[in-house]
Amino acid sequence: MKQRNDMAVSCSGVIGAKVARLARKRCDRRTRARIVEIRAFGDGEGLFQAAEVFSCLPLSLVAAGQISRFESARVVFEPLTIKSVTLRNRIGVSPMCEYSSVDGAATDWHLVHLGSRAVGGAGLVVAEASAVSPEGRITPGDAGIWADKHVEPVARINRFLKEHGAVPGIQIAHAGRKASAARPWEGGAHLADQDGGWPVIAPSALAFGGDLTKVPRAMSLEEITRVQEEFVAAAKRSLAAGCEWLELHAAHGYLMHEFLSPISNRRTDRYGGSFENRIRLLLETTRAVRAVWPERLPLAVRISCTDWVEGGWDIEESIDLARLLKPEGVDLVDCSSGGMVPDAKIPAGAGYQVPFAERIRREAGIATAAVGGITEPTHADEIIRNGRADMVLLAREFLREPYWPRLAARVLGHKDAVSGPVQYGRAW
Ligand code: 531
Repeated sequence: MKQRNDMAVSCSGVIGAKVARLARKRCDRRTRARIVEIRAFGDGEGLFQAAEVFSCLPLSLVAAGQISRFESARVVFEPLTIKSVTLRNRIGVSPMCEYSSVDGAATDWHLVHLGSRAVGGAGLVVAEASAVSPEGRITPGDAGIWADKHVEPVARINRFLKEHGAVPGIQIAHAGRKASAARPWEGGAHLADQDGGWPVIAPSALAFGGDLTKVPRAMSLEEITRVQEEFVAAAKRSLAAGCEWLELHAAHGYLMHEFLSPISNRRTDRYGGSFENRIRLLLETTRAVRAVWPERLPLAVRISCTDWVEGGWDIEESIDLARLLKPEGVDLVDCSSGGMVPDAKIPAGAGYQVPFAERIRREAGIATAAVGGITEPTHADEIIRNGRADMVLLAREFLREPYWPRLAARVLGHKDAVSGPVQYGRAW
């Protein structure tokens, strides 16, 4: 029972076999995970062991008081130290666009949105894709870090995050040919210039497709240099704002990813064609950013590990890229996928991107974050415990449950792992 790969359920006050049956049913229905074995052990306390269970036992069972805790399933609450930064656990808030900034500046919305997740116990809270230039915004409501006026609103939030034990991070980004769009709740289509949009840039003059019909201007070499300088300036401002974790956004079909993928990059100069040429912009930008981002602070890169389309960027190239990012001073690869074409067939489901994090971690020898479809504490814990990633980043689940780490700590039998704010002492 104490082996790390075991999963044990403590069913206090409930007949164990009944709970086991319920768990099996829930597992099959919700995640199609297979419980290979559930067997009673111990001295009749109602402990059951389930081997090879990946994500199961939904929070509803816990809430219903049917399962009180898990034994030996608390690895997700072990601290993670990268460089001189220690996360109190391996649970991070994935950067999530809120489209609620004013001319790029963070607002009270961001303070509450990010702050409540720090209060909820996240180890890392990453502020949403923050544009390195006004043209690099996905929508007019995007966060930005292209001007000095953006620093203090981010710094205010960061002070709060730190007060509540979270490490404040930021993702810096340029949306490339997917910039100049309406907010999702306003339809998400490209905005004409007369409707508040702007001309977009990309490696090649190829439109994304779907509702994003604008044909981008193929970037000149001067524009490539300028964008690199903008990333560097953004990194400096992030530092000035007190960010302790920096992520370069090179995923989801935005500018950096557009250079990586042969689908969007048809250049014939040194920034297009071969693998070495397509990764050049990201490598050069990483190097330039690392030169101004202190050695003591972690630098992460988010990539789309596959375009999910024949002839696109794939996991093999991602592994090769990760091997090259490591000596450039990248500490962690945040393993996402997709966003390159509007009609990719993506087998989305629980943890569908975890195998990418696992392969990159193992084959490139670099720390990874797993993201995508992680909702259950046992699943998050299994990912870490089995060495498939160094940390998990949750997005939508954090929108549903800002205090997810607190809930997970209870499920995983480690309720002291998340101490609430003193103001909530009588309830936590
Ligand atoms: C969702 C998304 C995930 C994977 C591929 C494409 C899109 N996101 C990504 C966000 C913006 C909003 C939607 C960013 O990466 C900035």
